[in-house]
Amino acid sequence: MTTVLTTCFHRGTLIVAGLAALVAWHAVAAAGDELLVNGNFENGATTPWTGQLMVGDSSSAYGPNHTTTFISGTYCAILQMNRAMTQEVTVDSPCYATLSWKCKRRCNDTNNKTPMHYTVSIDGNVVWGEEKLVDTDGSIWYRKVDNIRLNPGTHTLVFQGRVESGDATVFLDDISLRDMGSMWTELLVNGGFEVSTNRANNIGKILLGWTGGISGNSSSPYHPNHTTTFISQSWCGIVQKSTKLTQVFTNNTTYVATLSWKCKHRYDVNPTIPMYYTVLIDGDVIYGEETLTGTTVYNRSVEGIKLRSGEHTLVFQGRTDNDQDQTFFLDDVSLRVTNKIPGLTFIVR
Ligand SMILES: [Ca+2]
Ligand SMILES: [Ca+2]
Repeated sequence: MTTVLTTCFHRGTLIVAGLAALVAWHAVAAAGDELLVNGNFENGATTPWTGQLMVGDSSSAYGPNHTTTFISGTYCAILQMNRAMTQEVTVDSPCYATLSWKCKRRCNDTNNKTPMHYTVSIDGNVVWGEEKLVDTDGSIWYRKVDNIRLNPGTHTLVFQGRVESGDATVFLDDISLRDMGSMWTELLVNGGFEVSTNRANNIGKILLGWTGGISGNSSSPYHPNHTTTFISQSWCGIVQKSTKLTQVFTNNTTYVATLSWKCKHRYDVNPTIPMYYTVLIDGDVIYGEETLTGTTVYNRSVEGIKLRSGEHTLVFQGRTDNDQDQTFFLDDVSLRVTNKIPGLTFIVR
């Protein structure tokens, strides 16, 4: 089932989202991977495309190279009148994809006054078109659609031809659908504090990503695992009193991101003294001051954080009443890209 939530923000962008599938994602395809097979038609056959397409070379009766050099390699696709060509692709993790192709109207015969229309869709949702080709000079058109968001699963790409009347044909070549990267791109480094040096008493200096604070393992005198299992892997971040942990990161486009972390009060020393912390990005509070007490491990997240392109500063700021001695532990800090904006079409399937 496909539901269009919002439309028409920006031509050329489609977002296909599968909310249920987001729960269990894992990265497989690498950025830049080509998702289509035989997009240049150089196997001389239509496979694995399906539909009523044909494949021809420059000496075919259709003459794709008749007026202008068009074909890359030897073959291109030939799509006549109201016919369609289809290919299914499968992605294993959510990604953004870029679709590109080149096309040219057939204008070497007596039908060269007949316009040719075509539309490109994914899962029934139009990503390009309907484009009307009327050229009589053999113009070659290079087309590209960015930011197609594909969720895990199988997606159906369709090039659909249409004529108003009579006979017309479009040639297509070099069709490419590339995985441009996971929508779950992690913007932070060392969010688990595992990159540390082991100094005396199992207290670490954080080597990567963060400034301020220290890190500790379960054998450290801070005892982050003393009352409740807390640490993921070996190390966690430690914030004492009014110190802070800071990470500067840079993103090269505007994102919507989700920040998540877990934290815990140091209960084994001064258990009645609360520990407070606040989370800020670029000085703006994105998570208001929270009080940590007891042995609870808090799993926290903030969704919908809009990050413009550029450098940003994430801060976990500690505080205690009257600068009393208290500490909190921090681990598994993650800032993940969940969306690019603006998007043309959000589609949930
Ligand atoms: Ca080709
Ligand atoms: Ca850790």
